[in-house]
Amino acid sequence: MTACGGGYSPQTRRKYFISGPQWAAAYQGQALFHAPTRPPIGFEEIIRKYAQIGIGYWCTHDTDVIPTEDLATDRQAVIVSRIGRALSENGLQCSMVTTETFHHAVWAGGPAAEAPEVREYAKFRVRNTVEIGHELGARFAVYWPGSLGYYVQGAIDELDTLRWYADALNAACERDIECARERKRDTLKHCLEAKPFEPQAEILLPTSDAMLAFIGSGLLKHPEMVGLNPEYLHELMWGGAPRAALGRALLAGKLFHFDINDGYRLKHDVDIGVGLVNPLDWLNVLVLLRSHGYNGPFNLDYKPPRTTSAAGVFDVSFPTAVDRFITLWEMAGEVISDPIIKEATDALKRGGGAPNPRDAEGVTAANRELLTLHELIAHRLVQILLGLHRGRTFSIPG
Ligand code: GLT
Ligand code: MN
Ligand code: MN
Repeated sequence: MTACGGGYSPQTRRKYFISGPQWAAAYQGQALFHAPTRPPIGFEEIIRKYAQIGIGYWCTHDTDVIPTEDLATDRQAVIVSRIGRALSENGLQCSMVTTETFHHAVWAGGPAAEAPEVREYAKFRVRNTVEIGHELGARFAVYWPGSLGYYVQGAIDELDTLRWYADALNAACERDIECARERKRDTLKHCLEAKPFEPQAEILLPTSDAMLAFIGSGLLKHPEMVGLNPEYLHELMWGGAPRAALGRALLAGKLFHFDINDGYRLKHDVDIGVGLVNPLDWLNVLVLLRSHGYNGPFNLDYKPPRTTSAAGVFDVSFPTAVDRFITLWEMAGEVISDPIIKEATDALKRGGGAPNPRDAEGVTAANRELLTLHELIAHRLVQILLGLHRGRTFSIPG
């Protein structure tokens, strides 16, 4: 790591709204076909390690830290106060809380199953998470309804299921309004996270766009409290362009929270560290977010590699992910103020000056270099990414 250079100090890292999930650091390397490779690790240790690295925010699922049977009991209160102490001793803040609605057997039929008691239980769980969030000072609540779907066709009614899912979100928002009033805090921002496949065979809200439609469907009592937590890789998984998906969320005023990672198109949810697969696309994503004033969290929702030791997780995996993000974020600032990109963009927006906008041939002729300028901008972006804009070239021997 020392030999690599290019790292940032913990103080610098803390200036960014970067959050570290409990589940990412506690990931033991287990997955569908994989046995765990690392020992368990608790929240106190993770919060301490995040503090040393300079990750200023922490987030969690309810059951990452509270056993299912302890939820909403005195034992929950004890754990939550231990979390509060660990956060304050280490100068961290809890940014987000989320409800696990996919792991426990109770969710086999999803959080909006036909059985009313499953749905009552789902409401209980999301309300309880909202209370934990207020107790810990969180500002965001995330919902990944990955189990909202089916394996076999025709058994569930899609409209009923979506209505019932909205009931759970309504219960969370209403509890939030009460808690906020009692504690004189703002209500939380409730963020839906889409993933196109896994763990159900078919997913009812598979994309961020499907979720935007759901938010606007009239089923939510407080649509203004509900927005999105897109995940970079989840947009690639269905073959979408993350930048375009984020653009649509920004236009709708619904980009509340953002899970950052990397991976491949049309593949499963590999959750690779940010910028390791698509650094150029990441640079462009951050240019878009900077240009449009996104100021929500960047949540490191990725999985440290399976053979990495616990030391490797905190000495290499997390700090390098944070540092790649910071570098790409700062480079995005360079892109926005780059005089060459600005000149090319201004020229594009001025147009070629065709005298008659009804004359196809004339308009075409006047804009002959439109895509030349696109390519020039793309070249410049690669130059900035590779440091070539600072005059770095390679000499050919001989
Ligand atoms: C799960 C999922 C992630 C979500 C988490 C929040 S759970 O790990 O794959 O993308 O962000 O519930
Ligand atoms: Mn995620
Ligand atoms: Mn993912």
